[in-house]
Amino acid sequence: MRKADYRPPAFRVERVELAFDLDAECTRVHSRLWVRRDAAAAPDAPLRLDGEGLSLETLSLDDCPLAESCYRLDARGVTIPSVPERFVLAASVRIQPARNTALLGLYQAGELLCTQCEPEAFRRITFFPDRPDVLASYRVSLTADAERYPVLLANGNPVSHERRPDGRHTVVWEDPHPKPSYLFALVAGDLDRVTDRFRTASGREIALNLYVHPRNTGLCAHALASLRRAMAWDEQAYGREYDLDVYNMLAVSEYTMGAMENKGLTIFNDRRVLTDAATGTDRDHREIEALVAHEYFHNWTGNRITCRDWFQLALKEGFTVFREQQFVADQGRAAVRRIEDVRLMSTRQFAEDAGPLAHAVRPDAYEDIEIFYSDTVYSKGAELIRMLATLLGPERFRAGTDLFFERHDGGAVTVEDFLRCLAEAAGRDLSGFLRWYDRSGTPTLDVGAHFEPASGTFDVTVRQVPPGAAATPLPLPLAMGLLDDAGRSLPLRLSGEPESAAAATRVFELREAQTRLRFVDMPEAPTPALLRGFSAPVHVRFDYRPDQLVRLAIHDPDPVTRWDAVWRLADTAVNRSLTSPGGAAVDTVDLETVFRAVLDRHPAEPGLAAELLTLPDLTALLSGRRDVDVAALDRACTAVRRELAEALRDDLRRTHDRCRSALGTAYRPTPEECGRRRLGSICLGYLMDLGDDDALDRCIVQYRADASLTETLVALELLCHTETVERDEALAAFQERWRNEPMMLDKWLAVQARSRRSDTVQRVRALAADEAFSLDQPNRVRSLVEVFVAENPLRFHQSDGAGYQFLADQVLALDPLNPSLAAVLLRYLGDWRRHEPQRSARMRAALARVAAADLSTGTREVAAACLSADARLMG
Ligand code: B3K
Ligand code: ZN
Repeated sequence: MRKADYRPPAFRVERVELAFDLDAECTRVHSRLWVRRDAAAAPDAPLRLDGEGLSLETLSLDDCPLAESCYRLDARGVTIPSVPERFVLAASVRIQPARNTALLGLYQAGELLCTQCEPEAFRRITFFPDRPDVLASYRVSLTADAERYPVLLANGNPVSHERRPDGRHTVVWEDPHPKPSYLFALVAGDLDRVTDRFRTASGREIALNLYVHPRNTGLCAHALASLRRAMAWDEQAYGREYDLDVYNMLAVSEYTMGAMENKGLTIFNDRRVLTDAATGTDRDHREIEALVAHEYFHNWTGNRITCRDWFQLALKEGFTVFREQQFVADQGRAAVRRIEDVRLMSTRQFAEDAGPLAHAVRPDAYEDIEIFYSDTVYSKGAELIRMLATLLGPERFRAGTDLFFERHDGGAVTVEDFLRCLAEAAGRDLSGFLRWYDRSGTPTLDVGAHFEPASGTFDVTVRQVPPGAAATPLPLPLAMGLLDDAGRSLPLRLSGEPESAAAATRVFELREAQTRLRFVDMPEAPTPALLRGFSAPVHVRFDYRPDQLVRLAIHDPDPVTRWDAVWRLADTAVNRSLTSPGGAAVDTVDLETVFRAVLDRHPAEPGLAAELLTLPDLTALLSGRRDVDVAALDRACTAVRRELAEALRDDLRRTHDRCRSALGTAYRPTPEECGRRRLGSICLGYLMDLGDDDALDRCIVQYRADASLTETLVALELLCHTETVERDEALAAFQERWRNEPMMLDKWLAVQARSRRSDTVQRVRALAADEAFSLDQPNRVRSLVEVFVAENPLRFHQSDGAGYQFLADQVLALDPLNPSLAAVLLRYLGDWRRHEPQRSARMRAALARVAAADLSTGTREVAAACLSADARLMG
């Protein structure tokens, strides 16, 4: 599929009626489609409908059954060569939800039946032009056994409920808002409902329901409270109200991803929506709040206004992630969330953009769109919206989004449509910005600076080095500040500007390949804070002196700049340790200065302090390097951590104690309390690196105190790295306590998958072979296999290649069952070019072994891209 080949659909479907006879083994789907030839289409264009894995029973046109000679059926759909201008097409098909292991289309999930259609799985339910630019209103009737499936849900508002004499019942749902087929959903099962209400700004009462397995009703409060906050926030921040009488949500255990924003019926992976004080960590609480909000925000960015084609995916995902980020920031988590996002960008996304799977935010072509649900589309997509918001300023950005919602409501649109609205509302030309969407790779800003004492001028030259062969620069906002030697902000005024222009942070719009900024009134050579807030998704190259980085890390008003300065110092320290002969003493003096200052100031902002004390991990350090020996890199990293822990032992102990004692007894996931727990954990982690008895005792005490799941799990995870009986006891006790709670067993699997112990690969293999583990449970796979390959680089990349073999085995076993998840996992073998020759060869061999098998389209596409000869490594 190529972006350039887009053609509008030849036929529109105005209305859809679906009647389901639901049964796990064999479901019948009767469809009636009100079809009309598009005015612009050729009068003899045949009707083509997508359909996969459907057993067609009958097909009729305007109530006349079609003879087999009147249509052509193939593995991917049906073609009817001759059809009138307008007609009603009716089809009856059979599908088998119980055999659907891919979890796409209608599938059996435990005792439930539910659906996942985005992007192209509605075609596994019935024949349809399964593309996002065909929008229809839906009426859906669900009939099922009343005892086995007492709850029957679909999109929109409920219309009727009728009992049948045969023990079955029928529920009808009507969704008045035209929607693309990927937003279709249904749910059937024996579910409990936890309810809440929301009154919209215009005074409508909305029923909010979270449907769960009856044992989970106690785990819904946090999600519902998050939803109410998100609904109120969207009204205030974007003027967007909810548009149906009910907002239904489902929590299901068998689900490949996090959640899906089906119109009026969001479906969540249960572990991404259910929680309480006993079973949820701080991170769970934070992520659930964000995900519930994200799915809700899709109601306008994605559902009311959708994408014309899947190349525009970032239009809905990037904008929605950005809205989610803004919402979370407004819940009192601005600094921490921004640092988390920047960390993701500068490790995972930059690595993706420099590796074999690099693609533009709006890719040119794909075989299977599934593999573009990527960090680039989601996170870089969000950064592009953020840049637009920065360039326009809040008022004009809001005017632009208002215009977008007004003009395109009910439409299926492109990135160009969106940019046009912003440009019009702001009265400026944004056409150059489109290049950000269509180009892959990360630009670098090469910055030089020169201070002229006599005139008090400070010249900053910014040269943009585009990635790859691209020549034209990309327009971007550069948010800058300058600090004096004492770390105070200096007012920024450019030569020739009036004094009123001066400000502590200025945003300069860079449009050219090179920009020179001449700052005046500088009493001394300042320290530049470049790219405050990560105002653009770029690398910044500037030859900082260590004392400048220390100053920025301690004093800059922008949290991201502080964090970035710490990472630059850490990178230097690790490099020094890596190259020091025979492991000579590691120099961490600068980092110590920063850490001391951060620890001293921590009571004010424990969450930010925790982020600043989090050094880049192996994955982050890997992403900017080549010819890496992971074991050596780990040794260097560990040496730096130990040196720091040694020097700061007392401060770390004190902070660990204080953080724990400052916490209340009742669990509260407030930004402040989460920050304390996180800071305490970070300190304990450093202390455990020292491996002394005091640290081990602290860890054991923390584990046994069982004060909050966050602290307990941190202690368990740290114990998991050790070869102690306490580790074995703690793991056994945790497993025993939570043996009937799959969500908790997932955490138990994950802490073991992260272990630094040398027997981890064997342990993970053994867990994967255990009967409690099953490849048809995506949550188990993610907790064990994905956590191991994504979060344990030390053991995944162990030199004998056992980690790679394990992953290849899992991908091969998984691909026939759940291809989307197999493709996700295979990516972790993609970056083989980054490693030293021996590992590189082993990784490549594992990849080649997978590639040689008979694979699904998505997994094959990933394998081919990773092995392809022209894959460049640019970072
Ligand atoms: N839109 C869905 C993701 C669908 C993924 C399909 N493989 C969830 C989200 O981004 O909110
Ligand atoms: Zn989304």
